[in-house]
Amino acid sequence: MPRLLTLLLCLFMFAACTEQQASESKDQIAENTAAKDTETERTWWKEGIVYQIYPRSFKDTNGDGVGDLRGIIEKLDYIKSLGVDIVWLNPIYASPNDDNGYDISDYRAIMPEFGTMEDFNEMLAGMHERDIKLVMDLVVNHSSDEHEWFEQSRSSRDNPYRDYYHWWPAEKEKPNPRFSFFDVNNDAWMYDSTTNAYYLHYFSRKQPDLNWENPKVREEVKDIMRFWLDKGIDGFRMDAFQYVSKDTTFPKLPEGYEKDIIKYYGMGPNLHPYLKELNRDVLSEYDVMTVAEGAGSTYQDAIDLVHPDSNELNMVYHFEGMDVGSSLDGYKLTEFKKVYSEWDSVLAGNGWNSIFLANHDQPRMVSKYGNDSPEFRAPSSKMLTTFILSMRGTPYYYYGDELGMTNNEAFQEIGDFQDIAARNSYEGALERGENMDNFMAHLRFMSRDNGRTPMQWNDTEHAGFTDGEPWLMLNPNYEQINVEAQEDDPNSVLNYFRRMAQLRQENPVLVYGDYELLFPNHEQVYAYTRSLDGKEMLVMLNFSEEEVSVDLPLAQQPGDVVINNYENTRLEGSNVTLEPYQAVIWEI
Ligand code: TEU
Ligand code: CA
Repeated sequence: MPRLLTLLLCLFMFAACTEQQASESKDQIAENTAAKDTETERTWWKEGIVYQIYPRSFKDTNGDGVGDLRGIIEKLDYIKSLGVDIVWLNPIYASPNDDNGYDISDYRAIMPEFGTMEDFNEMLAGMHERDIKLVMDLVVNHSSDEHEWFEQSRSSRDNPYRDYYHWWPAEKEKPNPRFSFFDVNNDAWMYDSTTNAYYLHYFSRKQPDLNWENPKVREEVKDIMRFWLDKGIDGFRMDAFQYVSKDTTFPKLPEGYEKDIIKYYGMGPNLHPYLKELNRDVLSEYDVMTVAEGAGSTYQDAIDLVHPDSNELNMVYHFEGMDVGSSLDGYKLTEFKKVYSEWDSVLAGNGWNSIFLANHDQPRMVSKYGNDSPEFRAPSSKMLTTFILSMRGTPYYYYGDELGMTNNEAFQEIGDFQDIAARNSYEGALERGENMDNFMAHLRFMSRDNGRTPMQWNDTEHAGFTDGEPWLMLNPNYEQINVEAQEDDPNSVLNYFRRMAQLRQENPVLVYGDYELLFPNHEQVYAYTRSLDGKEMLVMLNFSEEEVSVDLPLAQQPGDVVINNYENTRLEGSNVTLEPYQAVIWEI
């Protein structure tokens, strides 16, 4: 079936097929991997729905304007009420917060702003009592420059921790350039006068890259993993893991390599051996899930990372869907469908996928992929929710999206943004003399801060998030969009999410069923079937603000409607008319 799909896609989208992923045809992949196909094993991490919480912004209980663990504890019943099974919590470890906790200074301590280890234990127990699992971020491509290891490492060239990081002695000729994501000048080599040497930082200057070629570093990582797994957590999200293995001779890279960063930075020479080592020595001893942040740069990379026989990670989390929506000019639905359909066919029988439309590095899902105008915000949020929860792959749903939270229109000037990525790229653009109006337009749309504004609990001051001054500007639309306003309304975005989550939980066909795309070249309608053990469902999603009609190419008439974000469906013979942003799932 995947090959048939491929053929169909190529017939309808010739142009798109010519720009296939580098060096490999999909047909080839399908053939190669058919042999490796193993029985699709059913497990909790395929069936579970993940709810991602950005702890800084969820709920503040002590009035300092920063969300905390006690806030999460307070809201556990709310989380449970959503019908989700797994919480992914962004980093809560000790950190000077150069990059909001992704710069860790102590991997075994809780950031004091977030609470104490007792709070953590209570939170974890509270989740487990409610049958909710906890997945934590593992951020070990880099540490904070305030981590004890780095303080030692930078202190002298012969310090025992020197080789925990990548150093380049300044008396040698300058190291070949390396691109830094967050540095103002995008220069990943930072000069440090203490030892007259440069250290490497793919992210900010305060996030030096750890040297994984040093076996001691890998032992440290394993110890950290065991520390948290022994506390009972249920898995890790592997932050920036693709970058950990590096060619430490730091050869010259071709001009413009930074535009294809995963190809040059990702999947380094020892990445697979290192992942197998973590799996063999630690992960295989626990019943936990691991999610890759990324999926390599080719389909084969992705398969190698998560194929059950690889013994590396459980699921990929590819960014191609994110990239499709990243232009201010909008996106083509055909492109979007092509991405999700190809990934489905590549991974079918070969590994497991994640399905998401937002996270803490992205704008709000409804602003990016739906329509956040007052008229269409609710239906388009529900439609996107239907998509996320009806695809094959573990759904990752970002806090606040269950309300239809939007990008923050209050963000205007650069001073309104908190994110280091926003601030430093602004400074860099200014220095390079870029058009700052364009820069700001792009930032207002794409800034990571859009997805980090405080959770909107009610319509009181600061949305019930805090009694103090929130660390990041609230979205002023909290007066209309908040949990309290939606809780008792059966038609709210929130209650639609709950219904859709329940539908997925009750129907293994939505988890494991084969996926088949209909109308691959339709620009407004995304329709597909899911089928398993004789049970079949038809998902129809209108991604546009217009009414659209299509003729269904199915042998039989759709049966019962199992979910619908409008009151009615319009079906005449094989002809279906969808309202703007309508989402319907039928049994067939
Ligand atoms: O992101 C890794 C990463 O590659 C980012 O550069 C990502 O592409 C970018 O944020 C998109 O805007 C992870 C975390 O998700 C991110 O929050 C951290 O800032 C980063 O690692 C460093 O730890
Ligand atoms: Ca607080």
